[in-house]
Amino acid sequence: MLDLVALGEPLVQFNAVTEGPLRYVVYFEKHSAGSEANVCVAVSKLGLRSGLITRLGNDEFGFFIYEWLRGQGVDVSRIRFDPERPTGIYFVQRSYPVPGVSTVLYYRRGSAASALSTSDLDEDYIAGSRIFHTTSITMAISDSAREAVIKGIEIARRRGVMVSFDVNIRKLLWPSINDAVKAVEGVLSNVSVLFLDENEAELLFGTKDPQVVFKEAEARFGISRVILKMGLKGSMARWDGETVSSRAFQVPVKDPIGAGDAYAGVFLASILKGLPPSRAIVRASAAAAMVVMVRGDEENLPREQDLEVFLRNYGLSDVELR
Ligand code: KDG
Repeated sequence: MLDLVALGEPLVQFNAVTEGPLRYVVYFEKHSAGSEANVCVAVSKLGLRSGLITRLGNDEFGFFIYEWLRGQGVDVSRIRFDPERPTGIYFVQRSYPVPGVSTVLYYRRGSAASALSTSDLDEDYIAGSRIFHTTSITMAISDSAREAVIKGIEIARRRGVMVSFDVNIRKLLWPSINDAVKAVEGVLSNVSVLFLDENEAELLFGTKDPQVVFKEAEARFGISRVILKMGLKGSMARWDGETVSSRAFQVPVKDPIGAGDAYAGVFLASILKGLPPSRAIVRASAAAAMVVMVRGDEENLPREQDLEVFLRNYGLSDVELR
């Protein structure tokens, strides 16, 4: 039995070694990335069992991601190789034009994962897990992948598996923001745990006021577990009637990409380990901070002992508080 099963596209990330516009960057570092894959690795690094449903190209980049995920302890038994379509890749431009902000350049149209479909869903595999996790990124990459997300969520819901959804709107992948909002709204009534940031809250609920967001999510979609990320202001969650919050940890930022996945993965793993939401949120914030200190989304994802050392440094020892 797995603790978390995710559905989504892993990508090879080519991260600029130097800052500034990509046209002048000479060296790129290769990393395994992709939102749902990042969440799987986050969960696995904390000692739980995760598995990813996806497709990879039958190419060197696909082999790289497959071996990397397997090496991180992620179950790869539901990864299919596509003989015709390539593994998706993207490039990261860092700190240009805005310091500390990264921008991405995708080469993923027609990728192996964009051919994901409902045929990739093994109902018993999903039902044998405690959480099913996905994001709107997977809904954006193709019609068949969107159908797979809708069906995967529906299976999980029907089989009593907690459905976790990170809104994760990537404007570059949608014809319009309206399309993204409509697609997300279409699945929310089957979601049990919702992660979103302030911009997404504005788009979905017309406000970034946490209390209003929590109220609206419950009233409109019946979601009683909502986590709102507010950047340097920290984060707040409403969890079955209880409101908890955490500060953000300020650290030197090399590349902010991947922070949200570290956050979601560590939050979910903490809940699965039986920790209260008040602890899960602090641990998630810590993990998000740790990940942005290096290039790559997965390398700095913490093990338990790393989280403990990080939090102790801020006077927030996990062990004492547990
Ligand atoms: O959350 C980090 C991801 O966004 C990144 O690794 C790439 O999955 C990705 C995407 O679609 O933007």
